Amino acid sequence: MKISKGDFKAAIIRHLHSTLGTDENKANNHAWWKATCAAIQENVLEGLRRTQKTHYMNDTRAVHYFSAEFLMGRLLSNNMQNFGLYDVAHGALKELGVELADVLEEEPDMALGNGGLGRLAACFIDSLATMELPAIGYGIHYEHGLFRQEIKSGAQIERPDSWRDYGNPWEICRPESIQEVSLFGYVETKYGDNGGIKKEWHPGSIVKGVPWDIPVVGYGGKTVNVLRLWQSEASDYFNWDVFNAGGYVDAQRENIQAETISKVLYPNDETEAGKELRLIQQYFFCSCSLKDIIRRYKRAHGDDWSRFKEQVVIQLNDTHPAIAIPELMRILVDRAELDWDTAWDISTHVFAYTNHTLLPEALEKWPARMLEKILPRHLEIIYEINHRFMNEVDKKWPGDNSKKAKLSIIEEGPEKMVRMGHLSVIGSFKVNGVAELHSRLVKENLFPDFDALWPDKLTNVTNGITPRRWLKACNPLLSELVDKKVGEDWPLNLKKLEGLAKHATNKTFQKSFMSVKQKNKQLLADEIYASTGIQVDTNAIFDIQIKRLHEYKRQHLNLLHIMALYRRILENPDYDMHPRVFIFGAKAAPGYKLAKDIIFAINKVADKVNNDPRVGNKLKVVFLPNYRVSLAEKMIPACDVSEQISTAGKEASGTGNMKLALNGAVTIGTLDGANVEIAEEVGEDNIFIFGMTVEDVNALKASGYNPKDYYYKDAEIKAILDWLETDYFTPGKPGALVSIKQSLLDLGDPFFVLADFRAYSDAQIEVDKAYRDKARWAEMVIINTAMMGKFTSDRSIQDYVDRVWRLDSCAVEQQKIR
Ligand code: GL9
Repeated sequence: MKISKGDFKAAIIRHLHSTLGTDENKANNHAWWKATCAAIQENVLEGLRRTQKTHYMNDTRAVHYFSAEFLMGRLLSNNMQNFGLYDVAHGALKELGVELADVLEEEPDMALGNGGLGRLAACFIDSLATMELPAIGYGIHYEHGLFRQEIKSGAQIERPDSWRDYGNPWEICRPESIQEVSLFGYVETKYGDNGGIKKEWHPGSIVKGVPWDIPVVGYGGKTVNVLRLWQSEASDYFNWDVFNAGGYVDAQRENIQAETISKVLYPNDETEAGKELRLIQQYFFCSCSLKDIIRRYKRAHGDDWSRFKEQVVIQLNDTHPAIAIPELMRILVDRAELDWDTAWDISTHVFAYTNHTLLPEALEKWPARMLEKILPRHLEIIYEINHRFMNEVDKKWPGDNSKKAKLSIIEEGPEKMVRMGHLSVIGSFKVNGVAELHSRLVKENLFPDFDALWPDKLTNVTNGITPRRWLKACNPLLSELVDKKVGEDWPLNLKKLEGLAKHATNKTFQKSFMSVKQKNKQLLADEIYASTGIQVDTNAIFDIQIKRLHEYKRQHLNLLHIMALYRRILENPDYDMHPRVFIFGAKAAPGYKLAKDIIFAINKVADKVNNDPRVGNKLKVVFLPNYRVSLAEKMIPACDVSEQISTAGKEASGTGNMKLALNGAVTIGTLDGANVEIAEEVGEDNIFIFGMTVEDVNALKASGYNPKDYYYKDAEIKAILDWLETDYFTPGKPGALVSIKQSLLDLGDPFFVLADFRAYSDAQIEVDKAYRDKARWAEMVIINTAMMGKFTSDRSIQDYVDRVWRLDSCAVEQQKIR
């Protein structure tokens, strides 16, 4: 039973009056937004209550997704879609004289993540709820999410993100479920009468974790799971234990301002920060979450631990939550007083670990001394885990000390380090990479000896994206067209899109499809004009690269090619190319100098190109500031060409590649990450693959990469790099862009930009040709949308269920939607 427009209108007005204390005449868009959220939240909370009751009554096994990041974006549109209330709300607001689109723009993004890894977590909890799987997301309730990016004179400026300044209508505080977390202090060894040893941790500091629940509504509105985020607060009771230890207090007590723990998200993407506060953040949310899981388990099973591993599975989203492994061991051994072997058996049947990157700078390592200071008992437990593991290694490779050194959790050296990746592999029953190629490289290059030791542990689960947000909600025009061709249930069964393929050469369908693309391009053109003042021609090719700024993702390869086109046009005013708009969206980690220099260079080249009358409309360059989920939702439907040009072997999967192709963009990309699988799905005629493979890259590395070979051999490359040294793009400031040339030429460039330049440029010429053949292009675009079925996050989650979690769905009775 669905609510009528009239009833929904009444609900909005009721909330305007009695939740917000305003009325229809005074309300601005922000108030309308909050009232609409409140009206939807009535259904959300009813669904949440039913779901929790059902899961409790059925004593279901559940997955607990531990992640330092959840990049949720906006929730109103999604929640309305999932309850089937979008059109009702749209109509109700219309009758109240309010435009839904304007109301939706009032919602700040929940940007509690950096990029792909955090957005993947958000897509996964959407699928988990949609597939009616019992699941909880656990993370941190950051007060400030990822910084807001402003561009001033071409350079990135970081501003704080304050997503909760005017309240968040979705989250529910649960003070009844507060947890306490210990930090610092020392470990006391106690000797029992029977000769046994007991360890007691006397913490130096205790903080409170306050849970905030964000309901996660599945498509169809049946299961409503929760994302539980922990906020740190000062604990209100004085730490008598440490105080009574007398003089020890001054020596051992570390003062941590409790509130700072959840204050801000570390803005580093793929770099390990190595900062004390970061380790404390990780431990804080893991400890709170484990205690929360155990509290819930005990409510049903009391002190009987024998069923714990049947009820609980914990997925570690990268190594960020790896400290949960020794924390569970501590709770089981020190608190529950289980013997080590029983505790280890439980632990290693509960944890599974996902690796998201091979970049060495991203593999987390903590100085043993830092762990000893912050979590002294955990370091002891890690040593014990390692000691027993070393014995196992010795059994497999007797007397082989180099194997031991290679596999040890502890890395010896001037500063002893704890390798969190090794801890995660040893403490988990399954380890997965995030795309076929990546998982192969995890086995062959990152953890080959672990694979030899435990041949069934390492596996693959290719990433996916939720088609609810990334097609249905963000691209209503295409969704409507797809509905008509393949029926309306594709959001739940994305393979249905294959039904589009047989219409790929149909002229009428091509026309409809391309007219949707054209309309979406117009919407983005309006957005570009509003935010940058740049006018773009929607007949031009919209060529988009959106992702974090990183050398391995090679935005500078894209930039060099843009400069090459510019130069070709200047040298030959009749240079034959279809007009193209190159559009970028990217944030750089605040401390990543070269990444910021690349943003600056893109903007400087853009200034010059966009204002050069000799170029006209042939070439435009746009850098859209503050790339985020809600901006992605506007850019993706309007894309013609999707740039996925990382150095082969470096991008573990990518997920933007899937979103863009799903929305009818053609990929130009390397054989890296999930591009490989996208190419398999769409076929080689419907994607532009170029450049070195992983094997080529390794061979070039082995033979010695000399960028100067390319510089001196290829006159265009030389001209472009030299151009960067002049003041052409930065009048009066020669050398302002020179760091890019230096990195590519003098500093060895580990990402082989020049080596791939010519292949990239040639592939772009093929793209240009293909686009000009309207029928061919339309066919390619349709095939891309049609063949993206594999990349629904529902398939990823089903793979996790089959290969890792062994989880059953649990039907929650449908509620009356009001
Ligand atoms: C990443 C990989 O780099 C991506 O290729 C992958 O698609 C995602 C999701 O698996 O994970 N790993 C990683 O550290 N980031 C990724 O995007 N970066 C962050 O977002 C922190």
